[in-house]
Amino acid sequence: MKTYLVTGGAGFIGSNFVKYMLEKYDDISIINLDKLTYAGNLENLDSVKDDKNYTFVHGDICDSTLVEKIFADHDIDYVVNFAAESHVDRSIREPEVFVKTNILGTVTLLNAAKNAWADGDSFKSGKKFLQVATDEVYGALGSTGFFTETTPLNPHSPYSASKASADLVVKSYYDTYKMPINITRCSNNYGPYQFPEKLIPLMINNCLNHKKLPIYGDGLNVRDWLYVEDHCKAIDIVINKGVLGEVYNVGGHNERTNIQIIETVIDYINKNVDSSVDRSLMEFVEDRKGHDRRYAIDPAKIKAELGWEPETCFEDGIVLTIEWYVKNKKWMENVTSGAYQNYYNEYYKGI
Ligand code: NAD
Ligand code: TDX
Repeated sequence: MKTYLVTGGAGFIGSNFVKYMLEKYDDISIINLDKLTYAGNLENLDSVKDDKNYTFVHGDICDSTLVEKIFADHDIDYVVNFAAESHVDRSIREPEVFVKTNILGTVTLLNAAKNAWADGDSFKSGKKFLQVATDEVYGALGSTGFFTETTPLNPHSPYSASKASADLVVKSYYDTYKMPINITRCSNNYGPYQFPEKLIPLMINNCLNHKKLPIYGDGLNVRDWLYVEDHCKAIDIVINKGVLGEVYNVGGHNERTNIQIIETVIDYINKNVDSSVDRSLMEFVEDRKGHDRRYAIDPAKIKAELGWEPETCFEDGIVLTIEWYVKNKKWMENVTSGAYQNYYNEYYKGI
């Protein structure tokens, strides 16, 4: 029985990961430590809340007393650190919390794991700290080329700078202490349960509510999109097969301009959901400050060394995603009205 400490498991990717893992394995237990910021939503975990192999802990990864207690109470085998402030636009307005959670929170987790896993000058075997990182740490590309694991880090936003700093600290624990770590750097994710501040759920929600669709700048910035379940599968493989100390890029060679994404969403909704929605909703607005032009991941290493490949192509993934939001209007209403933030009190009474 392996025990996972998943942080940020009530967010978009973390909640998909917790459910994917509990579905796939009977012989694991997961402790989900989440602060339930605006981005954390326990409704995402409704289907597993009574699973005997799942425990929720409400708290902050920066709280060293709490984190140490979790390690004292449980024999944690793997840490999967999703917890982060994750939205670039918010980081431009309020950088401080990004530095605190994304850097100091990661250091707090590393220290607790290092102490709990120490075995003389070495570490107990079978332990691993997996840092969930992002392609944004590499900065931006022009119209050609790809990010490889050896591309120098050159982040531009406070968000990506805080994530790059965290990556370097995680790497330093390997270089200095030989702590067992891996880092995964994934491209843009999309899929169910993504908070509607990010491009794809925002556009779906605005279309369904006949609101304007804000396109930053000229709309020709390129992102490399991956269906969230494929990211979860990659993390599972890196935990089980990743070579200690290594970084793995995760992506599926699926580049789209923002305009292409928005038009795809509009056209699907127009044809299948609401014929009154059309491209006239598109509206060009002021550009994001320091807006990275293009991200594109080279996933050759994880494919060649660990055998991971994406399984859901964009054409299928975007339909699954739009259909999920159409079927789960209540989820979106709770999120956009703030009602989801009462969920913890209602469903976790007395725990
Ligand atoms: P998210 O914003 O949806 O979720 C973040 C979660 O972390 C929330 O549940 C939130 O409550 C929790 N959290 C925030 N601060 C915390 C703290 N101090 N202590 C404990 N919990 C805290 O983010 P996401 O999109 O699911 O991203 C998850 C991770 O994956 C992040 O580390 C992000 O940098 C990385 N990532 C995201 C993408 C993407 O496209 N979304 C791509 C690559 C990497
Ligand atoms: O309203 C919008 N209009 C718009 O044109 C929004 C919200 C975004 N955009 C553009 C900006 C980007 O070029 O769409 C693109 C995608 O924007 P986001 O969804 O904010 O994602 P991005 O900035 O690329 O960062 C995401 O991918 C990497 C995640 O938020 C990060 O957590 C992850 O690390």
